[in-house]
Amino acid sequence: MKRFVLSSLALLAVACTFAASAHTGVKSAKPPNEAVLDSSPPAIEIAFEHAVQMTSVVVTEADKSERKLAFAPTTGAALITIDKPGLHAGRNEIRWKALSRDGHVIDGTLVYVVKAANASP
Ligand SMILES: [Cu+2]
Repeated sequence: MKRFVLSSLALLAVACTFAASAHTGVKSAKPPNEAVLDSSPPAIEIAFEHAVQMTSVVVTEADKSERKLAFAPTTGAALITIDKPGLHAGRNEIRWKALSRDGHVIDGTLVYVVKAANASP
């Protein structure tokens, strides 16, 4: 019995290693990562290879202040939309965390630079 438990654990570890390459990832983002924008986008869309359960989205603004962003849907979906993110001028780092279908926590960062309103030539 003890041997069985041990080998099950070993199997689980192996399965997890394989799963690491199997859990979902970002397919695309709109606007694309590293985009330089004239103003805050009306929405940010993050498309995943497979459905995820988004758990949090936080933006770190140029002055280092952090703000939570609302996203939808809050149930499992392959496309997550952050409506009216209200990004400020400067560098915005959007960090998201989600639960992959295989139970793994996945996360990532999108960077958007919003040009200052009075920076036009
Ligand atoms: Cu995984």
